[in-house]
Amino acid sequence: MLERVPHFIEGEQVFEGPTFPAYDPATGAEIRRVHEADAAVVDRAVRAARRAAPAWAALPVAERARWMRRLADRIEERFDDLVAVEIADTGKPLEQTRTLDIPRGAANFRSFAEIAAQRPAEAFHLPGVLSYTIRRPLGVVAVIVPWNLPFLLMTWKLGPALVAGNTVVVKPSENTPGSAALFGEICAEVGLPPGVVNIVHGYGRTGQLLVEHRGVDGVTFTGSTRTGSTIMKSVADRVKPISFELGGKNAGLVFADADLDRAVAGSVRSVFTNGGQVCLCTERLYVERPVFEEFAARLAQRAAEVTPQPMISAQHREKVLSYYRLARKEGAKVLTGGDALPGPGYFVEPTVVTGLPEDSRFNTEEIFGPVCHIAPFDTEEEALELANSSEYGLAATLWTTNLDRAHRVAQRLEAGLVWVNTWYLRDLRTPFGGVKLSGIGREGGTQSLDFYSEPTTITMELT
Ligand code: NAD
Ligand code: 6OD
Repeated sequence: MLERVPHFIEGEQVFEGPTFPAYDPATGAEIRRVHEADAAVVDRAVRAARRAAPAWAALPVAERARWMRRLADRIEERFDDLVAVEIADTGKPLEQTRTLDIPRGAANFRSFAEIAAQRPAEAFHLPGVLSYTIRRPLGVVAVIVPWNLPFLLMTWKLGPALVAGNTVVVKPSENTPGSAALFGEICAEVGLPPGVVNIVHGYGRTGQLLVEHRGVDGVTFTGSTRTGSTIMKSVADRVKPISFELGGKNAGLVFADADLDRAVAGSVRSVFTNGGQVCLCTERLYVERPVFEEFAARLAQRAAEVTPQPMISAQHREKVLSYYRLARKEGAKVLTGGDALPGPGYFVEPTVVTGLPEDSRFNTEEIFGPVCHIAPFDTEEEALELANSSEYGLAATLWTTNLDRAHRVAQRLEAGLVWVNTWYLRDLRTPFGGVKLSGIGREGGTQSLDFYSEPTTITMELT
C-alpha cells in the first residue's frame, strides 16, 4: 500500500480529495499518493490561517522566535526522516541532503528568529515632531514552492513569514510533497498553535486557487518566470504584495588570470550541482581566449566524471533532452555528453557544448539541467556585454585573481547575486533575488522581514 500524503489544516492531517501519484525520480517508481486540494479544501486552509492570525500576530516577537527555535530543534531530531523523504522525492545525493538541504531548514528558522528578535524599531525626530514606525504582519501569506530544493526553499520563506507574525498556507510542488508533509507532522509535534501553518497539496491549479483566494493577503513564490507572470496577473485585481524568485540563465566569467584549478572545480559545482536543477546554476560560461581551450578541455573531462543525478520527472527529462537535440541541430560542438542515460529513473548525461550563437534558444532559455554552453571572449568589456545580454539576471560568477577587476566587473554585472571565486556561498542575512525576468523583491535577512510586514508611520506634534 502506497503512503498517502494528507493536507495539514488547523493542526490536523486531512485526507480529502482525489489522489495523484508522486514518483522517485531515481527509479521512476510511484512512491506516494498525494491528496489534491480543490477550492473547498483551499478555502478551509485559508480560513484556518485567518482564525489563527490575530493571536499569533499578538505574541511578542521573542515568543514567536522561541517557536521558531522549537521547530528547528525538532527538524534536527527528525533529521534522518527528513533526509530519507527528500531523497525519495528528488533523487538527491545523500551527502548534499545531509549537508545542505535539511540543515538549511533548521538554519532558516534559527537565523530569522535571531534577526527578527534583535531588529530595532525606527524613530525620527524633528524639533517638536516625533515620528516612529511600527511593522505589522501582512496577515495570511500564500507560500508557493518549487521542487528543486523543496525543504530548503519552503523553510526559507516560512522562517521570516512566521516570525514576522503571519500565518501561512503552503502549496508545495506536486513533484515533491514529502518533506512538507513531514513538516506538518513536526508543527503538530512541537504543539505549534493550530492554523499558524497549513499545507495543501496539488498541481498549479491548487496554487492558483490559493493565490486568488480573497483571504490571502500576500504571496511569496519561487518557481519559473512563466508561473510568476501568471500569478502576478491573478493577484493584480486585489493588488496583493508579491515576492518572486524566478528563473535564471546565469553566466560564469573566467579570466585568463584566474586560478584555473579553482575555476574548473568551481564551475563543475556551479553547472552540475543537483543535476543543474538549482536556479543559481551556471548555463553560460565565457572564458578569456588565451585559456579557453585548456579550460574547455578540463571542464569537459571533469563533467564526464560527474555522477549523474536524476531530472525531477520524465517530463523535465524530456525538456532537457529537447535542448540537447536542439544544440546538435543548430550545429553545436558537443564536448561531452549530449544524450539520455538509460533508466530506470530520469537520467541525462552531464553535457558541455560550444559553438552556438549567443541568440540561439539554447543560449537564451533556461534549461535547468546538467548542461552549459562555453564560449571565448577577448576583452573585459566583451565579457560584460555577453554576460549582461540575457533577459534574466539572477546570479553571475566571476573567476579572477585581479582584485581591481573582481570589483570592477562584479559591480557592472546585471544580476542580483554575484559570486567571486566561489559559487552558492550563502550568508542568510544578505539580500537574495534577481533582476529583470529573474524576480521581484529580495528575500534574506531584514529584506524578508520587510516583505512579510507592512510599516505604519505614526507622527505626533509635541507641544
Ligand atoms: P513552476 O513555476 O512550474 O512551479 C512552482 C510552483 O508553482 C509549484 O508548486 C507549482 O505547482 C506552482 N504553480 C504552478 N502554476 C501555478 C499557478 N498558476 N498559480 C499558483 N501556483 C502555481 O516551477 P518548478 O518547475 O517547480 O521549478 C523550477 C523553476 O523554479 C525554474 O525556473 C527555476 O529557475 C525556478 N527557481 C527559482 C529560484 C530562485 O530563487 N530564483 C529558486 C528555485 C527555483
Ligand atoms: O539558498 C537560498 O537561500 C536560496 N533561496 C536558494 C535558491 C536556489 C534556487 O534554486
